[in-house]
Amino acid sequence: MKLLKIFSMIALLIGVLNADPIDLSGSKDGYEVTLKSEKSLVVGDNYFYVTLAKDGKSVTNAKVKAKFFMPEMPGMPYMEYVGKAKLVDGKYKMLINLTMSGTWQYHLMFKTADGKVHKLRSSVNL
Ligand SMILES: [Cu+2]
Repeated sequence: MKLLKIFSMIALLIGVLNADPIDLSGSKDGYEVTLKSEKSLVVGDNYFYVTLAKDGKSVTNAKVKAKFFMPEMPGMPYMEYVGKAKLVDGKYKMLINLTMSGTWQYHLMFKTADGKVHKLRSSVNL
């Protein structure tokens, strides 16, 4: 019993060490975009932070949201979660609930003051 406890603690520790938080950056239509997760991704609630900048100045008047989705697979329906971000201390914070492990594709979208919608596509593993 004791050994099992120690073993599961080690397994948990390895799991934590292996799963790094998401920390991505890219650019779209002249905007520099970063996407970071608060912690390593888990099945359940995950908080993400997005920053936007243009010409080195942060952009805080955009509307930011993200759609995370997993295509339909044999024996598993299509899944998706859309999170809308709120501006907190100059960063866009949003909650994304991931219902299972696997590869999640996402579209990160931001609508800027000029009314244009910009979209980045990528994926994360959980
Ligand atoms: Cu799935």
